[in-house]
Amino acid sequence: GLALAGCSGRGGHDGRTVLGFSQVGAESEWRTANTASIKSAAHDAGIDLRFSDAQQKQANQISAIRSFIAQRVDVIAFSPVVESGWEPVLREAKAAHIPVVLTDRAVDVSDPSLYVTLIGSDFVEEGRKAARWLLQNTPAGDGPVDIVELEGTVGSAPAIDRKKGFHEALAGHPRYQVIRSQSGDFTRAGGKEVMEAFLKAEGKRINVVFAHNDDMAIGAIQAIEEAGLRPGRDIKVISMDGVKGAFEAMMAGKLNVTVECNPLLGPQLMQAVAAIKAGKPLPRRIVVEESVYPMESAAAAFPTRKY
Ligand code: GYE
Repeated sequence: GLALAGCSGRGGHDGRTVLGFSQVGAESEWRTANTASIKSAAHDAGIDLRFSDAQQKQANQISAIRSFIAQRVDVIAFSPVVESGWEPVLREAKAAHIPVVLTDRAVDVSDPSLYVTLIGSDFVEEGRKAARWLLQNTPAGDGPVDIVELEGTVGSAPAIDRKKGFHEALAGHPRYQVIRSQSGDFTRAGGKEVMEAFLKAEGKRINVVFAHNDDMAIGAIQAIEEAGLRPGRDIKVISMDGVKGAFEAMMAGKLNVTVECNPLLGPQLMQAVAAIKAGKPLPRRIVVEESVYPMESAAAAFPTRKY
């Protein structure tokens, strides 16, 4: 229908599709690249994007979604900071007939009709890939391999699933023990602080750091150096995402491997929004293709990296 100024009907004043997007925050290089991808893809697709940053707080995401409902946007998309606690607000969106797309992270809801699709990575598989790299790259022997784990945001899908995949792939290999595990909230500062505590408690006993993202690994690398040890050698460092900072750390010999997690979801999100507007069906799950980059491959891959 005719959308007048004041916007009582659907769509922007100019008839463009309106997408409300609630982002987790700006906690990591991955997130910065994800935000840039969503903004530029919306621009290229001619979609009117209403973007809101939740600063890693679920309450902020819930109010952003409520405000998108009040604005009667065409589609709501969001990357849920944690998995639980979404049913009430998603039911409000459903009652307002506004379709919801999840990007990057999953929610834990009992009613599958509360969202259309989830566009994102298989985090359990990413955790398994990290463990497989470790199994294949530990010097032969039967001595213990003592691992410390820097977990992502408590209750978030990537923290839950990466942990699950990593532990699952190491089960049945008693040589490998995760001796300490704590959240660094996906930030550099968090990774550094938790690693300092691990080093204080366990010292030289630590053989491997498994970080749920590159930023925490980079923070941990600083803590290891400040403790007078060599990251990448005295303590092996494994992380996830594959951001530029990780490639730089690998080229400096300080990070051993990063498991890729692609943040460039913007184009797929805009395609999904267009499909929804056109009434076309979408798969429930849209998975992103990803690789593993060990240190030796970093210099060759670096120039082609897009985030
Ligand atoms: O790995 C981390 C970010 O949800 C996959 O969130 C994302 C994760 C990513 O803060 O760096």
